[in-house]
Amino acid sequence: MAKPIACIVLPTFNEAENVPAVLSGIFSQADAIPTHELHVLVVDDSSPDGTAERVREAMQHFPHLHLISGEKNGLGEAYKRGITHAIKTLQPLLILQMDADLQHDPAVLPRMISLANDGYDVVVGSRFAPGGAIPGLPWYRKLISLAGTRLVRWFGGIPPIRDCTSGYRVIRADLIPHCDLEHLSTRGYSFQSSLLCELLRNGARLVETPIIFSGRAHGESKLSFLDQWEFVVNLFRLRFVKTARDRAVRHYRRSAEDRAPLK
Ligand SMILES: Nc1nc2c(ncn2[C@@H]2O[C@H](COP(=O)(O)OP(=O)(O)O)[C@@H](O)[C@H]2O)c(=O)[nH]1
Ligand SMILES: [Mg+2]
Repeated sequence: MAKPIACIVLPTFNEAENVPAVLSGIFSQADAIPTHELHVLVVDDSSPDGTAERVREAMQHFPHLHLISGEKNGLGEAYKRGITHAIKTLQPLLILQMDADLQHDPAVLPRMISLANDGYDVVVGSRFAPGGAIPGLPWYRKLISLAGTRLVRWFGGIPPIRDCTSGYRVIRADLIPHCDLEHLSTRGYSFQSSLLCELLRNGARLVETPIIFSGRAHGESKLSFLDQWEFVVNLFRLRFVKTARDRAVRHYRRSAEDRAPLK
């Protein structure tokens, strides 16, 4: 019988120097993930540095590698497009989120997927869980991540998760349609915290596993001042813009408790 698919959605903007090593690193883990067929969907926003060409070259070696290209409209918009496309074309059991700059170690993938196999709906690679670390990141970036997590927890009214803004996650794909991606207003990095709150409001069972978030292999962070501003504005949205959907969500949460654990 065919194995269920685990699809990593990998957003890229100007990652030509990193992406070949990231893809080799990911696919080298395939044998350590016997329960799933591992796929990668690169969502490139017409990077001027030729990232897409590097991905097309890698496609010669990796049959489960896919690529979509679009206009640059921020990380959140790239994820919305990528996740929607992956679900439509591959019908994966698991969707994974990961950065394409080697800050997320592919060697952690088997552990994260095994936690999903244990029945968790969302597995977060956590920089702030015991055993996690962020060596080499400037102090102000650590502060932004730590403060960001506190703020998301407080404004979003969610349980004490240690890392709400991590971009390394496994998500049970059948929860995504309940998250109404199209209507998550965020375009940039704050998509990550909005999605997390949506998943939890939909009754997702979440677990964190420690990761070492090391420095970028090449290039620079794309986190802009605008992204940080959007993050602050979005906090208020998380708190106050409770849509009519919330009523439906409460209903769903009740039925979510009856869901069968992942096999
Ligand atoms: N497609 C796409 N990818 C993006 C965009 N902004 C950032 N990324 C990718 O998202 C990932 C995380 O971005 P990065 O700049 O490393 O963020 P940081 O790790 O928080 O500093 C990397 O793989 C980037 O190439 C964007 O606007 N579009
Ligand atoms: Mg990065």
